[in-house]
Amino acid sequence: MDLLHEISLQLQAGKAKVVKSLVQQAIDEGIPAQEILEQGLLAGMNIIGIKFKNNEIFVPEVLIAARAMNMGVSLLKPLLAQSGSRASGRVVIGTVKGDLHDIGKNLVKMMMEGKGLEVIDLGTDVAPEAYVQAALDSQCQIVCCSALLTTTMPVMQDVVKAFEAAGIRDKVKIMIGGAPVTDTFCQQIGADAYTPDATTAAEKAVEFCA
Ligand code: B1M
Repeated sequence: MDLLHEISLQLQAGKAKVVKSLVQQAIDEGIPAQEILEQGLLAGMNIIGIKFKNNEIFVPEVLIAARAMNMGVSLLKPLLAQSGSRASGRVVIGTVKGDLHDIGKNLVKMMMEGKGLEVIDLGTDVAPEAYVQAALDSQCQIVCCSALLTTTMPVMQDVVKAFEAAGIRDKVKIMIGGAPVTDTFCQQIGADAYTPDATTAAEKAVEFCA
């Protein structure tokens, strides 16, 4: 069986140690890190999402799969984002208030760090005022918001408004992302950039900091 498919299957089964050793095997065989991430780990996570939606699996199984995903990603971390342009700059990142999903946010953080940016991670469930305070404290150039729930997407607009209210909207670029987020939504709420994945988010951040 194809190694990347096996990684996807073992991730779905929540076998974190097996996933880790298969990812190592794939690296040793010279498969590019981006391919291992997309066709192995993320492919498995997508199927978990479909099964979760269809009530075939529940929160505990999703959490176990997420742990397996993180184990695999930890091996890819030094290999991802080594190519392409680099920049220096400071980014504040977080998942918006009411939302606890952090796998995608962590990937964005990892890719940005790989490009030389300093990333201040506020974690999950971050209130709009907390982004503003962190931006003031860190003097960052970019603020990144992640949201995975349709119910938490509107908080991104609150973040934009909070920066306006604090009088520092023109001092930072606000980038947004997450599975339900779109470019149209980005324009509607007055954020500066929507990117569909971690790689393009990191590239856009480098562009903003250049
Ligand atoms: Co949740 N969940 N979940 N979940 N979960 C989704 C999002 C869902 C689509 C599943 C489904 O029904 N198919 C659904 C949302 C439906 C909707 O809103 N329309 C859902 C739901 C309903 C829920 C709960 C409400 C379930 C419940 O309790 N009844 C609950 C909510 C909890 C809360 O947040 N308050 C919940 C809980 C959980 C777990 C805790 C079990 C777990 C999270 C674990 C964790 O993150 N530590 C979980 C998971 C894992 C998922 C799915 C299965 C996978 C998400 C994921 O990590 N994907 C997800 C289904 C799915 O998305 N297919 C689902 C992999 C990750 C790499 O992708 O995050 O999209 P993603 O990130 C990408 C891009 O979007 C982009 O880059 C990343 C990499 O390329 N990106 C950015 C992300 N953030 C960015 C920020 C940027 C730029 C790009 O800034 C510039």
